[in-house]
Amino acid sequence: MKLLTKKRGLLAVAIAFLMICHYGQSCSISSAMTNPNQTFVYPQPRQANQVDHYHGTQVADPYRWLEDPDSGETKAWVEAENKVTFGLLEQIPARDRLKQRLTQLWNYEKYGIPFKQGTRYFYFKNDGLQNQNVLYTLKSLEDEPVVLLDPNTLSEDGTVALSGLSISEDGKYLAYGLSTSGSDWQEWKVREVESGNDTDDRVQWVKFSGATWTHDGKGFFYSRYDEPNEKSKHEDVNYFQKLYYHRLGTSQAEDTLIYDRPDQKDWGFNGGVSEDGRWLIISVWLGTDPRNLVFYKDLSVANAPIVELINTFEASYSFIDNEGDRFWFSTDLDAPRSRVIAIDTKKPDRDDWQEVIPQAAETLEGVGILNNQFVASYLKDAHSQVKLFDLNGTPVHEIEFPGLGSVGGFDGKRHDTETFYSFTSFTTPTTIYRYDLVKNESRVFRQPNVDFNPDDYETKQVFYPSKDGTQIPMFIVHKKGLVLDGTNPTYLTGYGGFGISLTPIFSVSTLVWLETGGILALPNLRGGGEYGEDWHQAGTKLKKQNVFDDFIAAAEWLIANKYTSSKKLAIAGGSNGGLLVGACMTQRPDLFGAALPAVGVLDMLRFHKFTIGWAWIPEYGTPEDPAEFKALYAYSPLHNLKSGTAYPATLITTADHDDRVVPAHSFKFAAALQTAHKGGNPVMIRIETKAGHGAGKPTAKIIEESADKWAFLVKVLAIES
Ligand code: X98
Repeated sequence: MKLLTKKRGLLAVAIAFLMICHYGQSCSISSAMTNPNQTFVYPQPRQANQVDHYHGTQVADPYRWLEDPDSGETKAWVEAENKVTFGLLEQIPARDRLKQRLTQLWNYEKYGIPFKQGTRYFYFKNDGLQNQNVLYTLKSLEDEPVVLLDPNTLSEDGTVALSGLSISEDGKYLAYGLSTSGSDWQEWKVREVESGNDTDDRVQWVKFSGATWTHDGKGFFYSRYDEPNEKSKHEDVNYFQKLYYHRLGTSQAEDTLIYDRPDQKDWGFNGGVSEDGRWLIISVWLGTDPRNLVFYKDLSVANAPIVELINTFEASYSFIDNEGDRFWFSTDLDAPRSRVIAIDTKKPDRDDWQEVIPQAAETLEGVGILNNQFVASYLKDAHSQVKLFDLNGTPVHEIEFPGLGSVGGFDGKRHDTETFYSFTSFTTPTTIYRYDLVKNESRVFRQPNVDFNPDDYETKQVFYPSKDGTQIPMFIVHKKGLVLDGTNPTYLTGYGGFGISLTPIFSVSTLVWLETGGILALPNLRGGGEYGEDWHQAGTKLKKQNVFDDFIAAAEWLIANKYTSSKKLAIAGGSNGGLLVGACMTQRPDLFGAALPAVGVLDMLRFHKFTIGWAWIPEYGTPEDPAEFKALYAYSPLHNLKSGTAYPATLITTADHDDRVVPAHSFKFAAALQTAHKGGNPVMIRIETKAGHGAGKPTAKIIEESADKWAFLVKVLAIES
């Protein structure tokens, strides 16, 4: 069983008044000057009279029409905005040099973590600059690897990506999901591993799903939605997920419906087969709420019923493995940093549940069983620890790593005596180790060769007080010999949501920033998962402002400690981190020299009306609740731009096929920001084409986007390069 990691961006702004607000900015061309020689002329979007009513408050939404990505008016606006943005970017002399250096550094062999299924090993490898990683298979580690699936052959520009895979128990078949242009939609196919040929199987309208084979190799479970409207499939809400079984060699129309709930539009289903092949475990999700239900079905009995083992949403339960009827789960029930329990499904009363591994001071991230031992991955102050326990929960060993970093892998079966893991840190490119579970010994399996000297850099972790006194950890990385004189360009980035932890990882893009003399600052904000579910909850719903306070306090600490100054400080974040940047730049426009909100959630009154946005209500709350509306409206970036304010130089980024956070958020925010903004800083939007929220983005596009981001900062932070 895989060691799973849990869970796992005016006068005329939409300001609400008790009366309808007016958008005072005239419709003349707005311009901004970065220097006397350069004027930015932004497109002038039409302002419509759209007004919405929320609990007695009227809120204008003049750029509602930008929510329709297919209208001629939106397409013309997108084209005009990209013209202005690329007009600026193309004039920055450092842009070409940055792109060249990124390309040079990126060009090294990258290995994924090998895993075993049946009699074969599988792993991903990228030669260096390939747009998509290639899946290889081999029978023994000494054999010549064979390409099993090369997504680079599926499109000219690398925009078709492998977004999921599952190998049958005997290693004979590969089920694989493909996504096009970064969309969350997947089409699954099946490939015969020995021949490398595809079967005729096609499974469509899959989203937010993996696939799990039954151990007879005859088919797999997966989750899908009803066929969407072709024209609006990247905007329409996704409700009523259904769990199906696809039988090899049959058409999708013949697939068996395993579970659906027509009475619960927002329940999602994740099916998994236990390692012994006997149980189908169904996890029921209510959006991104970490709490879930657990149902199971005995696959060894024909037409066995689905049994509701855990039927209230009160904690998270993640199935680890089982011994007959005894199921092990990691859970945060009465343990916000999680623990391992055992439930005898024949005696399922809570009084009969047993604690196996108690909650620790560190946060339990994921657990698997290998060599008949629990392999448990923890976070201590946002870096990885891995501990081994016997099946009674007695600690037996702690694995040593070469520093403060992040660990992944430890995949395998109950009786395996070898496994593989990856280790990475800010200055350690992802290295693959083979681990001998009998000797408790790690050996380097694949070590990348990147053209830089890690000894030229230093990493530290500091703790600083947030507004309410809470101590927040922050990683700081820079070249050795840095002078703390307040002049260093600094890239402050964060996420702060959904229980997601930010841990040290190597990034070529970050390395290029460090080489340019920049500092990376990465605080672990509340809302993340670094210190467990309490830490997460402290940054949700009515407490979301804590996350922004933590980020603002990080900026103030960096300035007070002379790392940087406001005019040299950039804030950046993607997705929920794009919201973070949008909220902080509107709350403290004076504090930052630049802001980079990427694929951000920026309209907090309408996020739930598109695709999977409703699933974030457990995190953000809903504008339909009066108290939650008040909290959302108070920080929603789109609704907190103030006309006549000098905003930091801003580069908003989004992509045309982002169906996780629809580009409308960024479009409306850009239109409102350009209207509200006064001053010399450029405030621009870069709209990528044939790309989505980020997953599966081809290397060529990542490098171009990264070069543009650093070039923008070189210009607006006046970095000598
Ligand atoms: C999501 O929205 C996750 C989306 N998502 C999944 C999977 N299952 C889901 C079930 C319910 C709701 C959402 C689900 O990706 C999934 C399951 C199995 C295999 C693959 C996928 N996330 C948030 C997000 O993207 C935070 C991280 C995950 N956001 C964008 C939050 C705000 C901005």
